[in-house]
Amino acid sequence: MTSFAVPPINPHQIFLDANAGSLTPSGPTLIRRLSDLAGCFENNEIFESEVSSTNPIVYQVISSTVPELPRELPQSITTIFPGNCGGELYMTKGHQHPDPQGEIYFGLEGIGGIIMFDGKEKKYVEITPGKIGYIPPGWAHRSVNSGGEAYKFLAVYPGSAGHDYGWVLENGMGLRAFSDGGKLVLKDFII
Ligand code: M6P
Ligand code: ZN
Repeated sequence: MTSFAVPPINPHQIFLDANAGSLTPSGPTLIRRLSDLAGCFENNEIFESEVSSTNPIVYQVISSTVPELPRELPQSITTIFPGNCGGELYMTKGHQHPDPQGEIYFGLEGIGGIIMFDGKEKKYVEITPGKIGYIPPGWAHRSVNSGGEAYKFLAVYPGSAGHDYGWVLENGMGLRAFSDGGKLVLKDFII
């Protein structure tokens, strides 16, 4: 099993394979199925029914070996598979950084976007290969796959940032992203 490296981390090189969505050497891999996204989709009835039938994999996150520790700069590649639940696009759980720090997402393959919410203002930033999305400190962020193929992006974030998922469940994300016959439709997030 892969794991994060233990400090001190030596200067090293990381091989990024955009097609495989992998980083080598790699640390932990996280697989999230639909059942791991409880409370995220608007239509809970369809969510429950799809969880009890196929419970598909919605996304995976492959990390490098750089640990999530203060002063380190971890990276990961997230692959969100194409699909929707009740018309709402497959998405990441979404989180706020308990330690307010910025983050960048760099598009590798496919088409997707970042929904960002600071508790008042909401933004949607489209990400395609070669584009960098900047997430400022204090903005919760959730990624969606708005295309018909796997959407992959590299994330680079401060090791002390952390992941607060409860904030999103409590405050929402400002926007929800749906597919209407392949076209992206953004709707207000009603709590
Ligand atoms: C990106 C980074 C990770 C995050 C992952 C999945 O790779 O932001 O820190 O874990 O996306 O997002 P989430 O944690 O919201 O499921
Ligand atoms: Zn983050």
